[in-house]
Amino acid sequence: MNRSTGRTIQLLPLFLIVWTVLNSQTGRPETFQFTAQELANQQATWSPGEVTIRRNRDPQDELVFVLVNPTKRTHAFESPGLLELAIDDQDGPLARPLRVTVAPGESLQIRVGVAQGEREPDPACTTAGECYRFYCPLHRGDNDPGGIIRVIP
Ligand SMILES: [Cu+2]
Repeated sequence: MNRSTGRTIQLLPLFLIVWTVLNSQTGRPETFQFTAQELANQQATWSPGEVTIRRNRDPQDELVFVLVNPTKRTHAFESPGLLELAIDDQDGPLARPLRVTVAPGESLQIRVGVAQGEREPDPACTTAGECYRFYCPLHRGDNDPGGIIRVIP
């Protein structure tokens, strides 16, 4: 092994670390996981109940939600104001209100966007940015305000 090869091998771990850090900050979708949870009285919720999404990176960066349903019932994830970004075979890219059904034992990955336009301010949203509620519309309790997603610019 000559001298410069030895030096390259010594520096390899450093290159790997730099590459990993750069790669995690650009181009990779930002992913958030929500897991369905059964509650008392046949109600259900998605956990965690509160998530903060910082959009200070490139706004073109993808936002991905992973919805996991480990329970024995079908649940749905609904979040007014957020959009599911999908590709339709016939119509191409489309954005529809975020309401996704997840079968028992199923795990879905969806691309998420934020709807444009005026929104009613949420009284629980005291921080800068926008708040979006989420819940299971099939098993939501009458007094359940739902979880909250804070999107901070
Ligand atoms: Cu449910």
